[in-house]
Amino acid sequence: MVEILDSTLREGEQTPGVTFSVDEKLTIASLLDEFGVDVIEAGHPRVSKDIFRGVKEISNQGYKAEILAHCRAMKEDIDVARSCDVDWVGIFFCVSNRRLEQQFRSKLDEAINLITDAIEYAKDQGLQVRYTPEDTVRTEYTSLIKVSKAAIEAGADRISIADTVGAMIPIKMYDLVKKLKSDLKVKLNVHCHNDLGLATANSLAAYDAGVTMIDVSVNGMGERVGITSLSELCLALYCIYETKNNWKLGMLPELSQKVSEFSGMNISPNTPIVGKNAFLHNAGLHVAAVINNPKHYEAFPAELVGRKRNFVLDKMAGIQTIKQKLEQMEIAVCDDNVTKIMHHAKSKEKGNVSDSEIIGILNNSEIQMPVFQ
Ligand code: HCA
Ligand code: CU
Repeated sequence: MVEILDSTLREGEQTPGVTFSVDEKLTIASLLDEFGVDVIEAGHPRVSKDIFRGVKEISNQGYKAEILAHCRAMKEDIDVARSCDVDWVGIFFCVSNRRLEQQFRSKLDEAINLITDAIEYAKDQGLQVRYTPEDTVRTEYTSLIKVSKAAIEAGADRISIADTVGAMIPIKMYDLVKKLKSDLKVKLNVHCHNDLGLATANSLAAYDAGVTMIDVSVNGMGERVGITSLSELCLALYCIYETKNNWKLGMLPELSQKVSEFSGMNISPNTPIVGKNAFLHNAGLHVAAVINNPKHYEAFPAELVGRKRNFVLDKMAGIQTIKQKLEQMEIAVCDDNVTKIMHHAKSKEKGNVSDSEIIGILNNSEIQMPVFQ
């Protein structure tokens, strides 16, 4: 069974312009736990006092989910994470040539020593360890294998494959994970950024190739344009892969709304699953088919994710759209009324036909009727 790690409170709080209070974090964490994520990445406790407090309070709520703190490969970071009572530390350290030469001015072997010392230290403290060679997908493969093998030897429980800049495509991700899986005897995670809009697709490709844990965040929040979205990933896994997780999918709109409210970031109407338009049908042919059977134009039913389907009335409308609208408004569905509304809708170049327009048209018999062939 696939495991989900939600990083809304760590990666998500790295979204430009977004901060969460400790209370907001506790609300989000409770919802995530109830939804059924396996791990909550609660923050990097050495970043600030309130992040420390948030991680510690979340760790002590007795959630079903395990709690992970983000750490550099430093004993001081691990000590602080330990004092927050977390189950896991996620240690990240990039070993690509570019970073080793330019940023840290150190060599691969020196970096590996720092990484393995930190992992051994964390294991001695009774912590579970995820090691991420940051920017995994752009790191030279030999360095990747060398550092990962050393990390596993030092006790790392998981290695995470990070597409830190969102530069992957699904087929390359699949090949990389397959290769790593045959070269490393350890459980693999994946963490995909969305810079090319491919985060969910790349995460699924990694799952196809054998990763067992996938990082997500609510509304796909994170550095720059964020990472894989919790809703998108869970729906794809549930509907297409038929995974047997016990997720409360009906909670997704609430989770999304709460995070939107706390982050001040609106959910755009065309966001899959939780956006305003996700179950809103427009063209006359679509509406007629959906009234007959929603499956004609829905990949999964609105009810599965606690939503309702609805229809838009504008110049795209067909007879069924108008009939449905009149029914909703408890107005007689007779030929005369349908024709009047239809003519009005077809003559309107821009915008929807509002309820008050419908009432106005039906009350005003003087209205000019455009003629159609
Ligand atoms: C970061 C980068 C990171 C780390 C992922 C991880 C990435 O913000 O520190 O530690 O597993 O994308 O590489 O989010
Ligand atoms: Cu990231």
